[in-house]
Amino acid sequence: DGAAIGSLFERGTKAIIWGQQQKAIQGMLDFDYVCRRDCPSVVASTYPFTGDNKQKYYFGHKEILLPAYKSMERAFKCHSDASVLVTFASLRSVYETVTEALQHPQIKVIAIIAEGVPENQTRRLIKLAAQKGVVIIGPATVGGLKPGCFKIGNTGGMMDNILASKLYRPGSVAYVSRSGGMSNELNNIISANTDGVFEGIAIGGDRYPGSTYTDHVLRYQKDPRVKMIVLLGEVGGVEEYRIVDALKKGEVTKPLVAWCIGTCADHITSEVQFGHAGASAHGQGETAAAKNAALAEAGAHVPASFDDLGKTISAVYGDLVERGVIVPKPEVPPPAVPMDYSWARELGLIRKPASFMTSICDERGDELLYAGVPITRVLEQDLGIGGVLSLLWFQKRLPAYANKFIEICLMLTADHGPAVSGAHNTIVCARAGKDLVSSLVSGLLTIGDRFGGALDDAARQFSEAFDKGWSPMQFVNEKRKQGTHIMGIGHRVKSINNPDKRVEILKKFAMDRSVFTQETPLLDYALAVEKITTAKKPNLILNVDGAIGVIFVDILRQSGMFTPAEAAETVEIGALNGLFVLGRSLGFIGHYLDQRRLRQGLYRHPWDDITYVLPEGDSLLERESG
Ligand code: Q5B
Repeated sequence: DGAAIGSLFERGTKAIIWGQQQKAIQGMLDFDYVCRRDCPSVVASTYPFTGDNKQKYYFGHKEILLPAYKSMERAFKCHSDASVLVTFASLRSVYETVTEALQHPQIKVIAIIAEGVPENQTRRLIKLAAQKGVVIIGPATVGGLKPGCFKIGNTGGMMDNILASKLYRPGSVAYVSRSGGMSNELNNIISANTDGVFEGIAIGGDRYPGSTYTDHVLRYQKDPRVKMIVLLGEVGGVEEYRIVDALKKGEVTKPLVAWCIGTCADHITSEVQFGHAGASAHGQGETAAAKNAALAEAGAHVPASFDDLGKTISAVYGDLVERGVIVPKPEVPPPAVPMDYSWARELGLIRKPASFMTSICDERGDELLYAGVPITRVLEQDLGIGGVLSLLWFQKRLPAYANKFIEICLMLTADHGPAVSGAHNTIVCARAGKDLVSSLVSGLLTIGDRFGGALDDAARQFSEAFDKGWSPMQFVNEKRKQGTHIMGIGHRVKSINNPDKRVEILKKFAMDRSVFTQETPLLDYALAVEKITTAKKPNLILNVDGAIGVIFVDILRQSGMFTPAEAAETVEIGALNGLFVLGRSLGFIGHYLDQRRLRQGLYRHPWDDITYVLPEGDSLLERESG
């Protein structure tokens, strides 16, 4: 397509990106695809802080791998066809990276995105780049784009913007502006009033841009594909006067529409500094109004205000079409670029049934939420472990006495010595050299009906009997008939003669109406059952599992915080055993650490503590031989 002298980007232009800017790279590749480029414009990236690797991107529907190099030198060496470097280096490292890049003659254009680069460094880079014949775009810019050919980084915004401004195919209007944000506005205005953008460069807002309005306007003047030029200047600096000179000298003969923004500064009495470092008038000549007047006088088409910019562009374009200088081409729709899933979701264009549902915790926002309550509030309101457990297990803010009850349960079940089944297993496992998690889990796996895991079934059995209206005696008899143990009744070592202090504490707490401000009918029922069972055998007491189980059912049913269905469901899904599991984990971990601290070796059970009851070998042999 006849690259013009001074053209920075063509359809085959290839770039290397400095920095880990995967979103920007994907944006460039999507632009390439929608422009129907044959090959991606980005060939590699380089970043000194990671090792060489390959990164996955999309080129249209296809997945491609782009190499990322630790060394810039290696990146250039492996991709000698790359002529553009887009550097996302920070203001601290950009000088170094650009100086290094300038040592490589293959690089013709360097786009510097960083803001706040020290002016003395920028000026040195400009000098060095001029010696090497390299065009610098920036600093402090998004860069620029050339429809159909190339896009620097994030220029042009998202794909819907690019499509709306028809940036996927070249038009006849080239522009230069300072601001990246305003260049988006220009893309929009130009596409609405002409056959579209041919090229657009945002030179950046610093006082010393790497390349100037004039550099680009003169390039556009030389390129036969550019039929008209738009200049969007701004208050501050004298760069626009060089365009005035070029117009006066006849170096720019193509129609030039120009506007300097910041005319409002004249209506403000104090000195105004706009967003860009260079956007402040030092003297009358640097005001936007003065520059607009000079441009108009030199022959530029200057609208009455920024609002009229589109109208002026449209009028100049219309004239060029009328004179046959521009022959609008038929529109060819661009290929569809698959939209990123996350973006499509954000726009509400797609929905996907989630394969996962959760209702207890949300970590996506600024602050972690437990059942909708921000963790700062959990702490401010001193909800404690009981409150956190209520939120995460039951999605409820339970009354303080219920939270306290939960905490008491956890404290009382935390440990019951090394002899109980679970602690024993944890100890044996720790002594076999296993890690904390394995040892903890080996202890937890012993929790069941007979040891620590009777809470849910105790809750179920007692409530069922109570709901059926069975007397305590009927219940005990019924269980005996069935030949099953009553869950929550009985203990290996505790009895009415050797009461379980833990159960005493639980009962006392639940019966203290000044704290535990609700009724406990199921606990009362269980205590009546205990009277009957202990009359038979002193160890058939209401044990710790049983006490927690029935008191918790009382909370579920009497606190007013649960519907009857929720109360039943909580027991049904096995929430109550969780209290013992959680509490006893404290102890199991303690036992594991204790064994490690005590440097206990492998455990082997002593022979004298095992009764070997093997069948007589001879008798088996005799039976076999018949
Ligand atoms: N009998 C707990 O049994 C244990 C009966 C019963 C009717 C009963 C047993 C039981 C129900 C489950 C339960 C939680 C296995 C216990 C805990 C945490 C712990 C542990 C710790 C900690 C104890 C002897 C005679 C037999 C039985 C009768 C026993 N229980 N009758 N209902 N519930 N309970 N588990 O001592 O006539 O001689 O045939 O299964 O609530 O695990 O500290 O150790 O914090 O770590 O082995 O507190 O009670 O008695 O089974 O040999 O029975 O009493 O029918 O009668 P034992 P067994 P008979 S708390």
